[in-house]
Amino acid sequence: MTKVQAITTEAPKGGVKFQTVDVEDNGPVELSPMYTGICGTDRGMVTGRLDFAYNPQGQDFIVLGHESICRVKSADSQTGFKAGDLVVPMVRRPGKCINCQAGRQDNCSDGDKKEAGITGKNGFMRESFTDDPEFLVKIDDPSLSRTGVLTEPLKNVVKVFEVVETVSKRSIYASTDSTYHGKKAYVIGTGAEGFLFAMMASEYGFDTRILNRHPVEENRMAICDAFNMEFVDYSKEDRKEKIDLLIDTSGDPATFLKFMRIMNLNSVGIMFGTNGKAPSTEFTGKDIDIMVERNITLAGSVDAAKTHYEKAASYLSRWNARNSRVLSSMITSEKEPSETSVFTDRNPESIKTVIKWK
Ligand code: DN4
Ligand code: BGC
Ligand code: ZN
Ligand code: ZN
Repeated sequence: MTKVQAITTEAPKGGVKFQTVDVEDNGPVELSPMYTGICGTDRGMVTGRLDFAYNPQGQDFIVLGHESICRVKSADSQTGFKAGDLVVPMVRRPGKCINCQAGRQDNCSDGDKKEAGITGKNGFMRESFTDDPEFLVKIDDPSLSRTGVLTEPLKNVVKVFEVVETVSKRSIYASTDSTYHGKKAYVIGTGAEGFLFAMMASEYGFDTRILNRHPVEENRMAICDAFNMEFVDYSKEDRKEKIDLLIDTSGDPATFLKFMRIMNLNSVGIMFGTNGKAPSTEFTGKDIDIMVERNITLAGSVDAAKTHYEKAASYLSRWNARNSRVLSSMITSEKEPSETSVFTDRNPESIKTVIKWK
């Protein structure tokens, strides 16, 4: 057991404390987090809205944090890591099912996996921790020592685009020049995940729109310009164009259906955002007709595998080399570990808030 200062909650009840706790060691690589990111999952846990969160066995708390960029403090030479390396630890840890045993705990088939900082395993919001090399993703590009904290949220996006490529194979989906040029991608929601999805859609060559039901501030508009995507305030304008790829990060069923109804023939829709508290809406016989007659494929997607973390890190390197100012403008505020009110007071202009560790 090791004593460390950590940000904890009591799952699934909620609350948040920055306190000294005794936690067990987990592997031969000793890590110091440099930055940990905060997302809706952490806020949901702190406010007691994430029913599936639970404490590690024998603890009456869980250390929060599943988004991080860490520095290796020390490691045995057999681990493949050395002091000074930059790493991103993975969120999900395998159970015994066939997907977990194949390194695809993101597609766990019996639900028996654990998630660091969420379900049954302490997370990364602490001064230091130890981990198993199997679950560490090496970040070779030293310029990602801060923006590398976006690797974890971006890995979800990389997996979704792999899902899109897989399910779109049921027909000819690409344009006649074999690219996605001219195809329309709509991303609902302007949080960190929404922006990362829209950046990736643009990278794939889609004509990309990112949407919300209100205007967004200058920083978000500047990211749209830099990534050649258009922001649409759908409360003011009603687009009639056909959507080839619809990605929802809002979790709002009425909004998802509004745009599903203008999806193109052979199009793909991805459900990613979750909001169990969203008001219900009516899914009608006409909606089933739309899905059937247009060969629409809808898929849900959660988490991602090590390969997606690695690809996410290389996209971040590429985007950073192209325009480091824009990528770093995704990180809108930096807090101290003791500033725990950040989990409950949300600034609407913030895209990604991070905690800076010493
Ligand atoms: P976020 O920063 O809370 O973003 C959610 C966005 O959706 C905000 O920009 C909201 O706008 C917007 N929104 C809400 N309702 C509507 C609506 N009716 N129309 C348009 N936009 C709307 O969260 P995030 O970007 O970090 O994550 C997005 C979602 O993905 C969350 O639900 C997460 O739980 C989920 N998630 C899933 C996975 C996974 O499946 C991983 C990470 C996150 P505003 O009202 O705030 O302006 O692996
Ligand atoms: C993480 C995923 C995780 C999910 C659980 C997300 O914030 O990015 O890795 O599976 O939360 O709901
Ligand atoms: Zn997250
Ligand atoms: Zn499993």
